[in-house]
Amino acid sequence: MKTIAIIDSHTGGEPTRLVVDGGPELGDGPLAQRLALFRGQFDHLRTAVVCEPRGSDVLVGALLCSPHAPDCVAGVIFFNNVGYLGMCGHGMIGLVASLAFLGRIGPGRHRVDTPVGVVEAELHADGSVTVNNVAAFRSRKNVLLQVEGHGAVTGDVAWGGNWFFLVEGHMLALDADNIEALTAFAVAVGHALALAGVTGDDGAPIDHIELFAPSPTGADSRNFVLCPGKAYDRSPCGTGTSAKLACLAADGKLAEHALWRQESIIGSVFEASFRYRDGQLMPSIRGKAWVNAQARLIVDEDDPFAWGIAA
Ligand code: PYC
Repeated sequence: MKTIAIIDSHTGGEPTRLVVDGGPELGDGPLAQRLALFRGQFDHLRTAVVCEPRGSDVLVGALLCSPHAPDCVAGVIFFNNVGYLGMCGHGMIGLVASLAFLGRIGPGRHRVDTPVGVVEAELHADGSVTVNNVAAFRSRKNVLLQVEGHGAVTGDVAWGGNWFFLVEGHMLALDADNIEALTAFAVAVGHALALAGVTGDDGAPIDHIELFAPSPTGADSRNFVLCPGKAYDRSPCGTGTSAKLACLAADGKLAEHALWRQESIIGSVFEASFRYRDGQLMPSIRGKAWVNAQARLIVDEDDPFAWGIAA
């Protein structure tokens, strides 16, 4: 019987399941290469870890790997109920908190290898973590879509480690009791993007939809982020907040090093800022994760759903 050792955590309400042992054997090549191998040959391990009946659509998985890039403390590949993520901000905060829980790292700066590049994370004395993300940028401004059931919707396309479509001018209330309507709208926007052939720069689908409204609690903004598997992000979304910083900077609405407090739909907050390095906008996202389980998953070959119910 196979077992998989995991550490569960949540970052601002959004869960991360870190696989620390029993994951796929992917070798020691570049992380992007290992992700391709994971997807091509071991996808059943993804579904076993994050899909029902052990997991759910809200769970983000993280495979702890040896790093390929120099001077990194670890490598990580993020995944969810429908596939794989280039980067994941809340997941990186969860990874750092879990490595600290295991006694593998202490406070200070740590480099982590990912399929989209090296990310530096700082574990602070209070347990919070600052993620110095990969470069973010806005690729298209004011893209006009015809969204079924909603009419004309305008938004920006931006990269923050994943591709996002960011929408400000919608008529929906960004309240936790309006999640069904927000999800339906964001799904419709995703369909409209696909129909119109609007993609990321590399032709990749824009698989995260991010809606904004003023914060009722004094943060700079509140967001609702629909993830690729149609679950909404309970956290303010690290890569989504990075994409937001890129749009704010491009519009001249946020200066280098200025603080941006991004609130999630359930009220958790990330503190964000950016600096320029070699002309690129480098986002920093600070949040806190709590470890809430340490367990071994059991994969019993006699169980008809041993490898999960693929979404
Ligand atoms: O925090 O970057 C993030 C993220 C991506 C998907 C879910 N959370």
